[in-house]
Amino acid sequence: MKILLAVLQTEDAKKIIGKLNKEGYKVTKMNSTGGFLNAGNVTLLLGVPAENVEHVIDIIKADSRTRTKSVSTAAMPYVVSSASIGIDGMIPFNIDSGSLSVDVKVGGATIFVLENVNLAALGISDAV
Ligand code: 2BA
Repeated sequence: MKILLAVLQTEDAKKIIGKLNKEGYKVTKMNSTGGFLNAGNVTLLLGVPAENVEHVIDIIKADSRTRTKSVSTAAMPYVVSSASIGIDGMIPFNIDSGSLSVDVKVGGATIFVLENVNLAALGISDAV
């Protein structure tokens, strides 16, 4: 048994969860927030037999798009001065109708695979 934690974009989550369920995988969906953009995303928790990990990753990969998001620096809680982003050269910014925004590429998905996990299922149905 392995645990997969998959951080998805909200726009992709419904379709991916549907496909995973259709293939018989049990999924826990958690609403999460990216630490950088401070925008909502979706984290899936899956307990998966080791031999199925690649299959699950393939399903997620198939519907995880890369998107460019334009984000106001005001949404980034750690930015002390908006202008410092450009000065540091970390990411480019543009001034759009008076407000400061940055273009950031997000996705497809970020997947963590945790090894050697024990699953205790307390209930009447089989765990996997
Ligand atoms: P966020 O942390 O909101 O990051 C959104 C996107 O911003 C990232 O897309 C990346 O392109 C960019 N980004 C993040 N941190 C950056 C930084 N310090 N400097 C410059 N650009 C940065 P993705 O890499 O596709 O990540 C999407 C979401 O997946 C992240 O949202 C976060 O919630 C999660 N994630 C990605 N890598 C992670 C990691 N190593 N550990 C935990 N969560 C991660």
